Amino acid sequence: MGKSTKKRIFSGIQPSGNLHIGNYLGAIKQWADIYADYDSVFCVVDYHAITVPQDPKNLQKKVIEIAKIYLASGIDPEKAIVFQQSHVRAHVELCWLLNAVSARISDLQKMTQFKDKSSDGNINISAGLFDYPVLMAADILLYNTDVVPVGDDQLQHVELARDLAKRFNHDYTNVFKLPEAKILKQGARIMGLDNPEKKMSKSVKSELNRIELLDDPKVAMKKIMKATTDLGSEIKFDIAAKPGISNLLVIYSLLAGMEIKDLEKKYTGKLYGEFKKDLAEIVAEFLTDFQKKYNQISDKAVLDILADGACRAVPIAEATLARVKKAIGIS
Ligand code: AQP
Repeated sequence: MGKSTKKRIFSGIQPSGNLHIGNYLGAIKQWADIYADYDSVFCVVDYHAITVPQDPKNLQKKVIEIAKIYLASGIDPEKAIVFQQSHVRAHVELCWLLNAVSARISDLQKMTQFKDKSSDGNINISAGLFDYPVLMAADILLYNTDVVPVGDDQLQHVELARDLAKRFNHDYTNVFKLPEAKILKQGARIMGLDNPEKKMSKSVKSELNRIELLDDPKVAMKKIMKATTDLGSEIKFDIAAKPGISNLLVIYSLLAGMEIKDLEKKYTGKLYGEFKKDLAEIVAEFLTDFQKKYNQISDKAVLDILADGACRAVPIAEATLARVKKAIGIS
């Protein structure tokens, strides 16, 4: 068989917390929509997750859960490589090499995600959390990635991966392909239901912040009904004046496959309560269907898929790593 001429996409999600519809609409649905047109590699990034404390008894269960969510979202492991980051040692090895020769402390000090996550003054923050973007650069660069489909909070990290690749290529020899982020026009930043000024996030304490993909559909309906809305009563997309309703309109639009302008028309003269009730039903329908697919996949099947994925990922990653080491002068 000849070499694939398709471009490569690579992306991953941490097995930390419970995945929510922000992760789904901003990242995983995007993958599922485009992955068959690419040479696709999807990773469960457990080495990223341990940069904040995780329960050792639960971590591998979470890895399986995330991989199952990829599969339930429509990723076919015959057509894409699906694997667990810690099964491919080249990720940490390349991370170290990039740390040593290409990454600068000043690069990492600019990362807004680190600033946000360390802003409460906790002195026990791990060095790994600071170095997280270099490991992410290693993840991406190992696979000669062209495109990285992510939500917009990860844009800065993908740009750093590109900058590190450029610096390495300039200082040594042309080893790395320069990756580009792929961010959706709509859905790249789903906001918190309880606070539409901030993105929906796994690590926010209140469960009212997010609809989790494995939420009981009845609980999810209640969360939609409780979602923060704005002053006034008009159902109109206007992020500055109506962040709450605008966020709900985006979720509705993406789950129902309807344009926002058509939704605005449909709800002209109607109240927030009626709009939310309909959205709650759409969310419940989506979750019921998603969870049916999720529950049909066994843990054993996932473990086999991850093992097979690692076997397919290792040769690609090792070949890049060998080129990097040679360029640096390590043999
Ligand atoms: N609110 C969001 N809207 C759209 N996309 C989002 N993503 C995350 N939140 C939203 C995208 O989902 C993927 C998950 O990446 P991650 O597991 O590395 O974690 P993250 O980006 O830090 O996401 P979370 O959910 O906010 O987790 P915590 O709270 O653990 O930090 C990425 O593609 C991300 O852009």
